[in-house]
Amino acid sequence: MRKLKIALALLVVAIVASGAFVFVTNVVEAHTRTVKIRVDKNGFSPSSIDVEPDHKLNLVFNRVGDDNCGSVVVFPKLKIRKNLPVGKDVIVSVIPAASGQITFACGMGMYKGSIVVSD
Ligand SMILES: [Cu+2]
Repeated sequence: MRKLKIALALLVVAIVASGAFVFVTNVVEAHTRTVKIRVDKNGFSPSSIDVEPDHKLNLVFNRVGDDNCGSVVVFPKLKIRKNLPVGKDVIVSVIPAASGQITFACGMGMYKGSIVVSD
């Protein structure tokens, strides 16, 4: 019995040491995309982001100056509205379930962007 316990303990150590758990983390990260979006007087760049259904997408908005009208980003379909303070990263995370487009815009609808969801 004692030998079995030692064997089990060694097995656990071996699994941890071999990095088998890293695999799990990699799978999660492989299904997450993070895209930085610059907001300036030309609007959003990039303004179109491709993603597969059921994949998490982190959009990191950064408004570079206040000489533009991007003080707010709005996702009408998702009922998300976030202020974009100059120079601060503002993250909007979405996990689109179905193919299609999720649009976003500045508060007045002058700057436009879209998440394009397809397999
Ligand atoms: Cu605007």
